[in-house]
Amino acid sequence: MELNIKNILRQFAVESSAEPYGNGHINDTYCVESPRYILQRINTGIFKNPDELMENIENVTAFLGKKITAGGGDPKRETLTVIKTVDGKNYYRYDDDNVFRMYLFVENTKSIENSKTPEDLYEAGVGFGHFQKMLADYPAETLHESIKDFHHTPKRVEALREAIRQDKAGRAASVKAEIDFALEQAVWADTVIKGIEAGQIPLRVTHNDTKINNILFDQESGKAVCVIDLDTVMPGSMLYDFGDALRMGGSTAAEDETDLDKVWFDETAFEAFAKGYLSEMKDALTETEIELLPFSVKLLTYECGIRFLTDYLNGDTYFKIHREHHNLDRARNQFKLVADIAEKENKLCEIIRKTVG
Ligand code: ADP
Ligand code: GN1
Ligand code: MG
Repeated sequence: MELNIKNILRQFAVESSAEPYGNGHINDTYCVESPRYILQRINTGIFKNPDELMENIENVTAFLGKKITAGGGDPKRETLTVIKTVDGKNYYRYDDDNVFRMYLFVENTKSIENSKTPEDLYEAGVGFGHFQKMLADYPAETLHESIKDFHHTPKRVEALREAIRQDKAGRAASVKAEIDFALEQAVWADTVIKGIEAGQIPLRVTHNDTKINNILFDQESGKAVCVIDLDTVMPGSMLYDFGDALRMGGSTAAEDETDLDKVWFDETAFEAFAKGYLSEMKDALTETEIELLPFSVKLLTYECGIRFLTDYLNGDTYFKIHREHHNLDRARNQFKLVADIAEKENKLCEIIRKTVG
């Protein structure tokens, strides 16, 4: 069979065409026309075991679907639905680099990329909090680790040091200021991992990639409808999900804005998201988790910044880029945010104290 979209769609019993869609950094996403579906080419450079990956997603969405139905909701709208191939499989493999899956398209929703209101942030908090709450009794031991040590920040620092040592793209000398900043901050990078290892921070089933465009909002009401991009659902700390959502949700600018005078951390967004999230999760959280909520935003923003810088030094092999130096722009942007979050950390702690009551 020739590799073209029409032939791939036929493997899912769909006669149609598809166009590139969305703004993800990892997979290639297409929108299939009438009736609409999402077709994705899974990034097998990153997700090396599609069987395990899709088993996680099928099991998690089936589990969520049952809870949503029991609560009177619509599982086809409130979680992802995997479309099987004509052979009854949950993905189609053409060859090692071309592995495709299909989902129902969640209609009448919008993705929020950059401009976001406090109401959007509140809803995102409710959505991600509710998602986590529904997964509280998911059998974590049955989940495969789709990316090993995904949020192990000290190992991310180690990967940065290795990238500096190897300097594959010959760029290290030109980004000395960014490298210095990244390594100076590394002193607090192990806070959450140490807490987990010491048993002070519980492992929960978490999403691990809670950026604001990984949740779909109802087009009319603006309410959070469906948490998507489930590739990284694995055992982790809720601090990863809280911090990562605000990394992007709490910024006054896009993740790749190059005018750093526009990049600030917005306390109003933080308060709105925290209120939404805590309305679902407050009773489930430990004191340590609550205390570390503001810190988690700095940590996850830092972690993402050093991942962008590492990828820049490695020659842009992980994140999709759309212009030269894109990963460096992203890293600088995240570091600006880290500095601003650090300035505001006390205020953020005050907001949490007030919200928790
Ligand atoms: P990536 O892993 O590359 O980020 P995502 O799974 O997040 O890919 O998909 C990219 C974009 O496609 C999302 O941000 C969203 O806008 C859109 N999308 C993904 N799945 C669906 C779906 N089932 N229904 C509607 N839109 C979707
Ligand atoms: C990637 O898949 P996407 O675009 O939603 C990345 C996240 C980063 C994010 C930065 C599997 O998210 O970890 O925080 O880019 N996902 C993976 O924008 O690495
Ligand atoms: Mg995504």
